Amino acid sequence: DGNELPEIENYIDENIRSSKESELFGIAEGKNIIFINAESIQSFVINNDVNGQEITPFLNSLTEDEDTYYFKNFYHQTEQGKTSDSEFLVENSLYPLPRGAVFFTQGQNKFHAMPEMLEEKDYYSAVFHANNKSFWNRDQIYPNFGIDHFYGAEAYEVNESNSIGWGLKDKPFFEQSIKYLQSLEQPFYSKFITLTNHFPFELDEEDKSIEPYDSNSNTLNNFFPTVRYMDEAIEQFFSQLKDAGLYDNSIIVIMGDHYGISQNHNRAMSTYLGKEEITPYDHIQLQRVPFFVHIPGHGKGEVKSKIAGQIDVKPTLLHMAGIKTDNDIYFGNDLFHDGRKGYIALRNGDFISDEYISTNGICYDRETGEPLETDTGQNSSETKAENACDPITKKVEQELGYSDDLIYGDLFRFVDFK
Ligand code: GP9
Ligand code: MN
Repeated sequence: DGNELPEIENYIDENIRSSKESELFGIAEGKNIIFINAESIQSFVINNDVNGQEITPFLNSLTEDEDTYYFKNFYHQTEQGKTSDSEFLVENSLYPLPRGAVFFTQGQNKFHAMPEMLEEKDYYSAVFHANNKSFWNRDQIYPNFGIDHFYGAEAYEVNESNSIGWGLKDKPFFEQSIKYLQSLEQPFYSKFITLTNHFPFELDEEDKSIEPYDSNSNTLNNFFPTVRYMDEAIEQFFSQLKDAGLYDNSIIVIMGDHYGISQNHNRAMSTYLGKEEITPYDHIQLQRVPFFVHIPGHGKGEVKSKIAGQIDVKPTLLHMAGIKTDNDIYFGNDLFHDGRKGYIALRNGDFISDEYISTNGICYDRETGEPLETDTGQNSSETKAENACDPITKKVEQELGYSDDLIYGDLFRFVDFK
């Protein structure tokens, strides 16, 4: 019956919502929003190289581009639902579930997602993904997000020569998508979900512009050439958008969906990064994924180092589109606004704050990576050990709990989002 709602709304009013408008409020109003969900890319490849070769020359160039904001401390917050969790975070600014995938178990819920909210400014919304529509239950949940059309596998010409691994390669995927994009009513919100840079990172010889790394992990080794392939596909997509006359009236957002290299490959990863070992602190830092906001003609782009996460995407993009979130229920912050809550919660209760990184109950200094002393108090047998992270840990638990309550209770049924 929604009894918990007042308490949750109160928490959001006090801790999340800001009444002030951000610097970029309305900058994208009337413009198309083109969102690229970049499969499995992690931030450690940005401005980095392998075998003496740049891994992502195009994305690297965007980090220095005057029309682009690059967030270098942006974290994925996904769990078992992987890509679908990242979609859930982006569209709703709610947390995915601690286990399982909300896309499957709560697909019939009522939501108040970004595509639906964009209708206030007459946005048409479409998702492009060259995979089976029912995979991850997307065909069931998308309408509940207010997504108007889903271009799935059947919208594409897929054959042996243009596919690998999970399906259509990213280059033909973008190429074949352009005609559909051109046919959409504007302004539109469109999301492109890439596929080639998916575990186990298979790639045809002809698509390999850089050589694999050489370590005991074939997964890590092969990751680099497929990341490069995706980088090239995105670069081509920018040109195709220009050729199609869509570029100038659009903003383009690029986001990594989740990690590609799991901790099973820590040994190879430590060799690659030139570290003795991957500490729990390093592991959290490896959960950073790239986030770019490209605004053609803007001229004020910069590298942003403030901490950020997938939970922040919805309020950021809605505000850019000139839509207020005064009545929304969400847990992120507008990344172009200074007032914000100051921490990014990971689904397992770990978090990153301006000062600390907390993982497995250990509190690290975010800058140095050094674990902070735990104050065991006078009587450690009775008092639970306390550390500097504890006050934020409590907030994180509260916030994750509220998000779970909303989802498990399907509480949006009881909200009038007027
Ligand atoms: C599946 C694609 C990849 O359609 O989005 O999903 P993932 O395995 O990364 O969740
Ligand atoms: Mn994925």
